[in-house]
Amino acid sequence: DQQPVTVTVTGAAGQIGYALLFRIASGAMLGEDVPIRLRLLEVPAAVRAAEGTALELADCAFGPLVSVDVTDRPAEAFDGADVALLVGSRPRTAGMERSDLLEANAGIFGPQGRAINDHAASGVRVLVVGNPANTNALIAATSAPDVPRERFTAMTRLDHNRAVAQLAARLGCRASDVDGVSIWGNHSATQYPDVTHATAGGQPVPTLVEQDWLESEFIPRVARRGAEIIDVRGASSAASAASAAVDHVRDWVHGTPGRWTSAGVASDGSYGVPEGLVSSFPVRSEDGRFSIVQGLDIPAFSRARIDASVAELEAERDAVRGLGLL
Ligand code: NAX
Repeated sequence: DQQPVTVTVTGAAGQIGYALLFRIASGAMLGEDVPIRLRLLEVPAAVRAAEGTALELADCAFGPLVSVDVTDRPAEAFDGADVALLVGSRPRTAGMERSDLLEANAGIFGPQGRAINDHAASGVRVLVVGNPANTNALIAATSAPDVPRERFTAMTRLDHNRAVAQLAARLGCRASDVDGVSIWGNHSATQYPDVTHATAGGQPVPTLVEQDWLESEFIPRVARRGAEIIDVRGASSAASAASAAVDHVRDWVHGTPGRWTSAGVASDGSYGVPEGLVSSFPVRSEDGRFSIVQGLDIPAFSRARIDASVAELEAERDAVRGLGLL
């Protein structure tokens, strides 16, 4: 019999947590034949709400779900964790200075990184969803010196899926017909959704769409889709973010044969992105590891956009360093 996999989810009582936990427990992330132990981490004030979600999880009678534990202590939550989904964070609110934002999150992701370092399973895989996701992943990774850097990733899969969906709608094809889309840089409005190497039904996308549509509609729409969802739904993306997190981990564990996706991973210096920054790249997954797609031609139009988003990541890193938090 397969040993249970321990999956830790932080921010479990939040809106993404509520959409995410049921899909994990149903087997959508790791497979219906993989037993799962869920560990939910919340702040003390939200532990009871997370316990309520645990009751509902029990009521679903999901086949893969072995147990659910709720705690407000990181050491307990990450004990033996094979997969850690760091969803809870302190997102930016109106009027908040960047330094306040980074400091508040270092206060969350520093201790959580240390707890992962000290208590998680040796093969732990970490996905940071909570914003600012790339820099939070950098902080957590830096706080976990015994865990290989490649195990700390940040979520840009929602941006990737949004880009794929926009292309499929424009071209009148299915999302599954689209491949080779890349999200570069930060999970923020500076991100660069890149279709230079994309195909739809095997046809090169740049021959199917106008450059003007890409520049004036596609790129800004993908980059600002989060704000559009808030405007229309009256709340930020939750089920789509949870679905992207499931996609990210499933592809990381099970691979991406014959295609690629996008993820925030520690840069090895590829494409001129400074080593160590957690930046989004086109990635493939094989044998349980992400690798950056190599050898892509980067035209000047792309270069300028990648550089701008990477500059924002460097500024975030420098600000965290300036606060003495890295
Ligand atoms: P909610 O405010 O609904 O939930 C967040 C939960 O995290 C709360 O229950 C809170 O108590 C908990 N929390 C806060 N600090 C914690 C800590 N130290 N330990 C454990 N739990 C803690 O937010 P939700 O809509 O679920 O979004 C969660 C995060 O995802 C936000 O930072 C949001 O900005 C980010 N997003 C990231 C996306 C991405 O693509 N990377 C897209 C969706 C989303 O905007």
